[in-house]
Amino acid sequence: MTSPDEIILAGGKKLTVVGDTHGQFFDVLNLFQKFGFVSDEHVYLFNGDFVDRGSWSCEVAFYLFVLKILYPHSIFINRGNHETNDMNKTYGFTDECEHKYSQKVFEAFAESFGALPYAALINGSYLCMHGGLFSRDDVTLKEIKNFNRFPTSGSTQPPRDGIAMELLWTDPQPEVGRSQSKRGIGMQFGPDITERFCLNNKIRKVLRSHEVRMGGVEEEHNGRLITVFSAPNYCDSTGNLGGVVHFVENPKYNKATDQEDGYKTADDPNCPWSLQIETFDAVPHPDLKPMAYSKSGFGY
Ligand SMILES: [Mn+2]
Repeated sequence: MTSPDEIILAGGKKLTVVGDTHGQFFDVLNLFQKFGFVSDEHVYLFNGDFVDRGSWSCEVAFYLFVLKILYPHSIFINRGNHETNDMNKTYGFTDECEHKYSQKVFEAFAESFGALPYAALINGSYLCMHGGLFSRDDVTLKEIKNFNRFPTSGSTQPPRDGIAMELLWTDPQPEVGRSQSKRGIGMQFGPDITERFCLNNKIRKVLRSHEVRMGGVEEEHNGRLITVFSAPNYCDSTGNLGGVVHFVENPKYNKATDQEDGYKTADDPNCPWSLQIETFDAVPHPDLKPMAYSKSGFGY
């Protein structure tokens, strides 16, 4: 198997893209309550970083995996930079697993994270990954698709460079060109990089997560890039809204005038899909701080 998952929506199905949830289980339950449960008609894509920081990361991970077993064609889960051993050790998930269950349970999660795709392609036109685009201009959808996420070495940990690392780690910037990342890994890419990537690959937009946005969702890079973040009041302290992006069928779509394989603008009125942004507030949760089980001393 290779990356990415390809999601094709047909027959009036709805798709909801959810960004970082970071162990905020009560907010995850709330978002399903608010936006609708996973079903044959309602598909969800969780765009990585569902563990670490929040103190209910086990519950979020178990819940998403149970849904994947129950509705394998209606929920998709991308890997984020936090579905990795290094991050889990520092930001709480390893210690939470050991406190609630055992080291063996953490190891099983770590192995399962190695099977998550690095990206998903929606209807051939929207590429979703946790981090962002690349340090090279010539990366193609084909190259992403052909990347084997199951290395022959047997390691479940992502490579430290190349397109897989960049899919997990990079961030957009408002300035054109590229610059060094404040994170010490990956890099930042400007609107010109995003525009070129979309045109070269004949896609409409890039959807990514990985960074808090106070409004939950932010359209950037002249509409070519959308950041989706779904952990409201992140770490009980940021005061941000959570956001999601729904894909629904455009009732006014006219197939006869759509240039399916040609130039694709970010917001073509003739696009077969309408994107709808919705936001949600944080809900109350039991009295437990973020990273409550962490032994790393890095907590809040
Ligand atoms: Mn992230």
